[in-house]
This record gives sequence, structure tokens and C-alpha cells, in this order.
Amino acid sequence: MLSSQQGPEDFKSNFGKEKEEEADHKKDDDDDEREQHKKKKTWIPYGTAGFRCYETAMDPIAFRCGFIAACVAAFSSKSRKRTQASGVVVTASHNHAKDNGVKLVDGEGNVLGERYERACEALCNATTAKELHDALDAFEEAIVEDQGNNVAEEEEERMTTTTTTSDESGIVVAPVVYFGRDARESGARLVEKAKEGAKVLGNNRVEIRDRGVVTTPMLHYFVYAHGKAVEEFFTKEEGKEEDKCVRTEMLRKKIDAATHEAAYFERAAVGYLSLIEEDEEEKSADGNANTTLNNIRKNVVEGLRANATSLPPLHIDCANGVGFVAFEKLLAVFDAIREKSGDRRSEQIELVLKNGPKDGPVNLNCGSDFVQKNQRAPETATCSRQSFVNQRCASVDGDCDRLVYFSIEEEENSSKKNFLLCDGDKLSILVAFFLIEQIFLAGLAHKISLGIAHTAYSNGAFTKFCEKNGVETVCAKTGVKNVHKAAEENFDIGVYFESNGHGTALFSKKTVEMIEKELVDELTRMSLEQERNRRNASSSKSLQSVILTTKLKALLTLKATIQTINPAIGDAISSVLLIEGILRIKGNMPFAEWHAMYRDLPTKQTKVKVKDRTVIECFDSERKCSKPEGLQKRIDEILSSVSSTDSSKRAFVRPSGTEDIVRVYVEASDAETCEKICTKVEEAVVEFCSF
Ligand code: 16G
Ligand code: MG
Repeated sequence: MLSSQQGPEDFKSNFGKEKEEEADHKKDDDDDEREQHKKKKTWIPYGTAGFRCYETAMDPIAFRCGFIAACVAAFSSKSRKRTQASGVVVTASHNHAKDNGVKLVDGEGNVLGERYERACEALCNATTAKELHDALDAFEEAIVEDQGNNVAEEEEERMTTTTTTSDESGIVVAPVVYFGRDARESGARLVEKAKEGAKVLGNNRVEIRDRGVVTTPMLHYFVYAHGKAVEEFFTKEEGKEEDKCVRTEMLRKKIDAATHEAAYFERAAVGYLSLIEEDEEEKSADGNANTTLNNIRKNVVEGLRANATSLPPLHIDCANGVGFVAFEKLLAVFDAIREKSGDRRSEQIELVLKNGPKDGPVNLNCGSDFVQKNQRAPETATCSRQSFVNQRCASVDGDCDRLVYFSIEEEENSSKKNFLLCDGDKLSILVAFFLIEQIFLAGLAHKISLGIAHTAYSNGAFTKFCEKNGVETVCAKTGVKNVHKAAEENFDIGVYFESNGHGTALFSKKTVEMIEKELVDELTRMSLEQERNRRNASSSKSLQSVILTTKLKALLTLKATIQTINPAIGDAISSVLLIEGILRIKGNMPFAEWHAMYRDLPTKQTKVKVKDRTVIECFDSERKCSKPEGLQKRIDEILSSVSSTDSSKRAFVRPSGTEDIVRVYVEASDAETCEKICTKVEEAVVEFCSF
């Protein structure tokens, strides 16, 4: 492992050295080095979502990740007019409080691409000058690939000469690295280390913006919003007549406003209020379109939106983490909107926040991972399990990018309690079915493809339900980056939630533009229609106007949905707002009704500790394993020997990307069969992985 004393000078002295080895040999060498480190247990892998380990070992990793992020901000953008920003989030998400980690954010606000992973891993684990040098080479290759091969040569020159956002008019704004951390104690120290790493690039080459304690999706949003602000500034040629100093200042201010915490919360809150909009006056920044809209709204035929008056409050278990702080800020924004404009719609979101950072160690007996895996309500020092009984509840994880809903119902005249979970699968179903309905009502069903991306952990009953209802699904490997990609590549609107609650709905650029255009067209058509009706002195609305109105409402709902969702990444805060909005639009749909849409098959998930979990290699979106040899055959034998009549049974194993364990997943039509299969599969894992 690296020494935490290693500082900027180590990088400076090695950065830019001549290549010593041929590329062909390098991969083998890398693999050998990796093996050596692994044997000595000094290798910290780039896991499912970045680096994670015991917090005391994280300092050098954080330092090097800061350097990586600075390079990504300064060099990776295809166009210097665009997204010269990146992000570092110090978090270990749902892990133990004593762990910490780093998640890296690329210039678009997405998870840093897979092409960087091996290079980052090598860079963060390098212990000798040669290892470091080779890792830097690999890293440079990833950056060049990112820039696009066609511009690689031209950019090579730029890489050594300039690191600024600029255009022909000479506007110069330094690239920015945004830093944030969850509520773990070790976070502040590790962010400082990461900042030191970013400074290696040289004074003032990269601007450092520390956003303090924030959720992971918030940090992703800041980077995304930075890029959008820059892009918009240059596309619209803002302040074109001004001189370059004034324009530079304008750009700076624009970036500041877009990447401020308030902008994040306001976007989500206003999105939610528009989503549950009934026929109050529309308050939006879209100028003429919305003025016309306000007039038209008064004549809108009601019926699609239910009387969304009240749903019981939502009790949110915040995993003793940063989610608590963020939800508090969101509620303050709703209060401020209400006070400022008297808008009472925000009373329609009632959140009871539980388990904040002061209530105990992050994730200890609480949080979405605990709730989902144990199928149990949280139990913490300040918040008893009983306090969740007979309530509508939700749970987020330590960095607030996962969300599950649950409820514990006490049976009448009995102390028996039923635990009901709406995990990521059920979030997907609710969101996808809602969007399908809106697309249909908007008359866009034939133009927009919508489907669900999920992982092997999705319940068999979920996939059957989708199939039965004609909703297309694709299965991807575990990890946000994989499911996100599958959703993006396969559908115009790709809904994805991993069963553990990570997810969102992705709208392609083309789809967003189509919805916006249809909205404008519809408004124009409606004004003409209104005008014609007035001229004909028609007091009753024609069938045609009813259809138009239905379409308009659906388009508005789609637009509000897009605004509520964090466009960068799955976000538990925006997911809560979206789900709460949908449930209200659906006539205050009770939790039990949502839960009963289909019945999950019983499942069992366990962890097995082995000497080296990486001996397991998987394929078929991790539903099968190819190594160690014989393990898959054994799993198949176990499945066919236990309960031969159960056609729904299924089991798979995969090495965890966040913990040093192997995960076992089993599902079957009854809990007893699950147990039996699980025990045997665990034994097989131990047997096959103990060499
Ligand atoms: C991380 C991933 C999540 C994945 C989980 C699997 C991100 C932001 N998070 O939390 O998507 O489901 O790891 O953990 O990518 P595992 O590899 O330990 O099963
Ligand atoms: Mg998380």
C-alpha cells in the first residue's frame, strides 16, 4: 500500500517520464503486479463504485483520486467550450461507518467511465516509480480516448499548454473540481487529502470547489450543471456585445448560480410542485408559453388528476447519514416557496425525517441496505422499530443515492406484524407504468420507446409481471454504471432501479426535445381552438378539445417529471419526490395497493467469506459463473436436486465489488426451498474458492 506521506512531489517527479516498456508487455506486467499486491493484501481495487476500504487506509487513495479528478476536469473534455469540470465524492455509501471511499464524477456529471478504471486502480495502488509511470501512461491513454480519437492529436498540444475553458473571444475560466463528502467523521480529512492531490496539477490550473457535506447525487448534479451552464453560455453567445472581461465574469456568475446548492433543491422542489399541479396558476420561467397556458388551464377538463389532497406522511429513515441533512434543506425550500408565494401545494409533501448523523454511526441497523437485505425496519438508539409500525415509510442509504419504500402492518387483534417492501423493482414498475400512461395520453406512444433496465437481483416475479404487461426489460451487470448504460442504450426513456434502490428514469435528449416541441405545438393548437370556440359562441367543449386537453396535461406531467428527476444520476431525494408525486396523481394510491401489483418470490441473500473472492468470474449479466471451473455445474445440480417441481427457482453467485466477500442470491417459490438451496450454494462457494 502507498504511504499516506506521499505528496505532490512524488507525482511531479514522475509525471512525463519516458516510456520504458512496450505496451504489449505492459498488460502482463500489470496483471503480475496486481497479483503480487493482492497476495500481500495491499491492493485496493476499483470496485463497483470507486475505491472503498477501511478509512485509515484511504488517505493516499484520496490524494491520488484528487489528482485524477483534476486531470479529468482539465484534459478530458472533447471541447474546451464545454464540460471542464469533474467531481470527487468522499463516501463509502452503505458500508460500515469505519469504511470510507471515493466516487469519481466525469465532466458530464456521470460516474467516471469504465475506460478509466484499470488506470485509476493502477495509479492509486502504485508503489514504485515504474508502476506509477506506467499507470500515468495508461491514464493518459484513457484521457485521449475520452477526447475522441479524431481530436487526439490536436488536443495533445493543448494538454501541455492550456487547461482552461475558453473560446475564440478569449474568455478564460479555469476547470473546476467539485468536492463533497457524506457525514462520516473521516470525510473532512480525506477531502483535504483529495484537494492536495488536485493541486498537483499546478497552482491555479484547476479551481477547487468544496461543497462540504452533500449527497453523492448532489455532487453529480453540480458537475452536470456546470457543464450545462458553460454550454448554454457559448451556444446562446451570452453577452456577445460585451468585452471579454465582462463576459468572463458573466460566465463565472452563471456557473456559480447553476452549481449552488439552492439551484439543486429549487429545481427538484419546483419540479415536484408542477407535477402535482392541479389547476392553480402555473408559475414557471417559460414566458409566453406559460402565460397562454395559464389561460388555457382554466378550461382544462378535469379527471386525469385525482383529488390529491392528502397521503399519510412519509417517515424517512436516513441511515444516520447525509440524507437527513439534505432532506431538511429540501423541506426548507418548500417552506420558503410557501412563505414567499403563498403556494400551499408544498403542504402536499409531508416528510418525517428519522435517523440523522447525530443519531448514531452511519448505516448501523438502519438505511436502505439494512432494510432491503434484512426485510426489517430500522432499529436505532433514537428511533425504535415500533415507531415505523403502521406508517408509510422509506429508507435511503449513507450517501442518499438509494431508496426503498416499506411498511409494517400490524394485524388486527394480534401482535403479528407484516413487513412489506417496495424495493427498486417496484419503484421501476410504478415509474415505468406511470410514464407509459403519460406517453400514451400525450399521443407519443408510437414515437417513444420505453423499457426497464434491471440486474440479476430483480425478482423473478418482477420480470414475469413486465413480460405479462408488455414492458420490455434488459438485464445488466450490477452497478449503476452498467444499468444506466443499458437504460440509455436500449430505450428513449429507460427506467432503471437496481433492486437495492439505485436508479432513475433517463430521458434521451431527443425525447426531451420532442416533449418540449409537442408542448409548444399543443399550446398553439389549443389557443386556436379556444379562439374558434369563442367565435362560434360554443358553450360546450367539443370532443376534439377534450382530447387536446388530455394531451396537454400529459405533456405537462412529462415535463414536470423531467424537472423533478436529477438529470445526472439516480438520486433518492428526487426519487422520493417523483414517487410521492405519482402516488398523488394516482389518487393517493395506498402503499398496500402499490405493493400488491405483483407478489415477490421469496429470496435469500447471503455473504460468504473466502480467501480471494476474485477467483469467481461471471457472465450472462452475472447470472452465471465461468470460474472457478465446476462451480456453475455444481449450482445447477443443486438447483435441480432441491425441489425438482419448482420452476421458478434460481441461484447465482458473484464477487462483491464493495466488500471482501462473495454474494449468494437465491429465489424460489417458497422460503424453505430458498433456505435449502442457499445453504448448499454457500457450501459450494467455500469448497470451490478455497484454493
Ligand atoms: C455500489 C453501486 C451499486 C451496486 C452495489 C453493489 C454505484 C453508485 N453503487 O453501491 O450500483 O448495486 O455497489 O455492491 O455504482 P456489491 O458489488 O457489493 O454487491
Ligand atoms: Mg449509495
